[in-house]
Amino acid sequence: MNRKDKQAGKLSSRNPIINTIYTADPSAHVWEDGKVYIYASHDMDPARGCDLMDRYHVFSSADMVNWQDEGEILRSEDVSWGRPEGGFMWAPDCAYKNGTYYFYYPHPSGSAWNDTWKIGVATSKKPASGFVDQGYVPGLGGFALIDPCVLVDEDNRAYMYYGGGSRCEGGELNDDMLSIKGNMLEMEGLEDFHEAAWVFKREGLYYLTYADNLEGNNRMRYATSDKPLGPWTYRGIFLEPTGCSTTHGSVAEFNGQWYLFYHNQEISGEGNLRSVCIDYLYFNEDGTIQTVVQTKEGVLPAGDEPSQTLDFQIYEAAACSMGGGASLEVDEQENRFVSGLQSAGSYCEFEHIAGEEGGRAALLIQYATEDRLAKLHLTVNGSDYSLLNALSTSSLSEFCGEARITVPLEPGDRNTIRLSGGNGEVRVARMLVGLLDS
Ligand code: FUB
Repeated sequence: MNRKDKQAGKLSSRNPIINTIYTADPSAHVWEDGKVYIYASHDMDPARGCDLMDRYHVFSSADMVNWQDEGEILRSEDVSWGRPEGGFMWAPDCAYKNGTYYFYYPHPSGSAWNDTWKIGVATSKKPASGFVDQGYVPGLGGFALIDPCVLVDEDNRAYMYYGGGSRCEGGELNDDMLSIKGNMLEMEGLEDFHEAAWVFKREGLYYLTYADNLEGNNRMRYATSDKPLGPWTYRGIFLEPTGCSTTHGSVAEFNGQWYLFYHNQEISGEGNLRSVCIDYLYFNEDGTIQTVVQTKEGVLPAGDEPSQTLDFQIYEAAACSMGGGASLEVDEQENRFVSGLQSAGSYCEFEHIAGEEGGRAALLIQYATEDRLAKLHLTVNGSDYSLLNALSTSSLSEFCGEARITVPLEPGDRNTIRLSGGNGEVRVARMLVGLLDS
């Protein structure tokens, strides 16, 4: 089946834009292929504060409305110098220079996580796959070393910013993009800085945006400068509380329109299970930023139609093997589906999934549920991919729900994908599998 992946005729992006897994701290960039990419952190479900955050995913779009999960690019297990217990993969960023993508991420190097933060760097020749860790930027530390952000300026010089605990620092990166030229400097002129630094440039003016310290309800503020490392002039608040205890955002221009990427807790209602959103960002004539209006509609299509056409192979649930309390049923509309996944030990297993040469595969699991927030536990070839959200389709016979995630498959046709229950009753009708370029 050749299905052009227009996501169910969406007229706008809707917010949040990613529903199947929890994503936070979005860093958005428009790269040379004309697409916009979001590098997000991943709130693992269930959460334990921010301790278990891990497994960075990248999302891409050619039009701001249809978003493709490009899959996982790095997990704590891939980081040889990292904290032995894993987790703590917090807000990342990505930069592109001289043909290489540099993925920067904060991660502790020891069990005493709060005293051992480092900024790791993984590199790839591709924007959303193939990243290999290169170690951490040497010589940094001494305070909350989190939330790195990198600006590559028009003259190809690159600057790194980071900070938490009320202190923001910036400095120039060497040409290798892996080390700092000279010393990091405290960024002067910011008011009430908390964390989440993001720097972008517009019409020759540098903007540094950040989260403030408003108790339990951080807002986003910003400052401007005519130099990349300040001093900065404080300009005000441009994002009011989202309802989530943390706030973290990035700003990018796509096809002449500016956007704010941020997170809220709309799906989960929990501050550590967050979801990425997009809304329009407007400038006044004098370069100041208007308060961003947070919407449920999100943004309208911009730019080209999605160019990527995936060939989806359909695997009917009717052909699954099942265990525990799971069984195959047929309803009055002649939908055939697996039910009973919610009872302990129940599962359905899609076998002989074709991975061809092996590599990334987009999974679309079609389901129906009446529950507001049911979950499916996904296992691919025995590896745990944790909980996927199954959002209400209003009725148990409306199989319009689609859980979407990209996972790696082995070469050949011996891949096995297992779904078991989390909370809530979810009926699974089929799974579509589309192979992505690796
Ligand atoms: O996501 C973990 C931390 O929460 C980030 O590093 C902060 O910016 C806040 O969003």
